[in-house]
Amino acid sequence: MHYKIVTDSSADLLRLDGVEFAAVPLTVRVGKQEYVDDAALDVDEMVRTLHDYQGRTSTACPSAGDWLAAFEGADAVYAVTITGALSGAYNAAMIAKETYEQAHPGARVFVLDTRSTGPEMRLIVERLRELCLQQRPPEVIWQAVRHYAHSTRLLFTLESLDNFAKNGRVNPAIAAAVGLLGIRIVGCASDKGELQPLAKCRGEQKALAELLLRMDKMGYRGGKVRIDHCCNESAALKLRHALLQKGCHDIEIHSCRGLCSYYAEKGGVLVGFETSQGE
Ligand code: X90
Repeated sequence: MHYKIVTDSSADLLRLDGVEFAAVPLTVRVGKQEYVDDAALDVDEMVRTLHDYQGRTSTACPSAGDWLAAFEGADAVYAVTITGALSGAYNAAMIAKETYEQAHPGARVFVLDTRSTGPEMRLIVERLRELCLQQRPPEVIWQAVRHYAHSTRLLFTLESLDNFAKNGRVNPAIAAAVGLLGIRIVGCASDKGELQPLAKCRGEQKALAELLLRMDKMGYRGGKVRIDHCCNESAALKLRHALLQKGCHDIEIHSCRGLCSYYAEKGGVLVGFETSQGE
């Protein structure tokens, strides 16, 4: 069985060892310029340009054709997408699934809407990788990964919700207070896969403390943690330090790639973690 794991660029993952893997890029538009969120993207340059740019900016999901091209060659494809509640990426992947399965009788494409993004998607991809390496039957892998995805969560703290509000992905009233006087928002990906605000905190220190508290409340009991940050490694390291003290040892830190940098904005930190649910 020839397995392939395909995700979109919001997973902040450029490579995955030991299995066939592809990441399909989303794009970020800044005026007439288009940034393709692939390995060649200079994320720092994009963040600087965005910061200085006054005009309209937006993002776009991969097309069905982009997903289809990434599926090529596999008998069993696992497509892992950013939340379908905020992006068309999931729908595009579903269209590609239909086309691929028709064109390749016997081939299967499983599309998982993670209702999340970034580091939580990476946990799910890592689990899939383990299951593929064990060469389990495709259906068994699918059941197991869906089960696992119910046990993972995403929390984040952001300094600004401007790009969310400007693109109609969050209520402008919620966005208005964030960023003023050092107010940060702490939120989670809701069960539906929308941005759910949980608390407003003054200053990063308080926001990180709130985030740790919420992790605990959501059932974090020492499992894997994946952290992504947009130009804020120091906050990611502070979180890691606090988690190590609690006895958590499987922590990895990544920088946000293009899509997550666009929405998380400078200073944003995303945390994907395993909970005790579903055990
Ligand atoms: O299709 C598109 O154009 C992409 C739209 C993506 C919108 C969400 C991006 C989230 C990026 C920001 C912090 C975490 C928020 C999680 C909410 C579920 C990361």
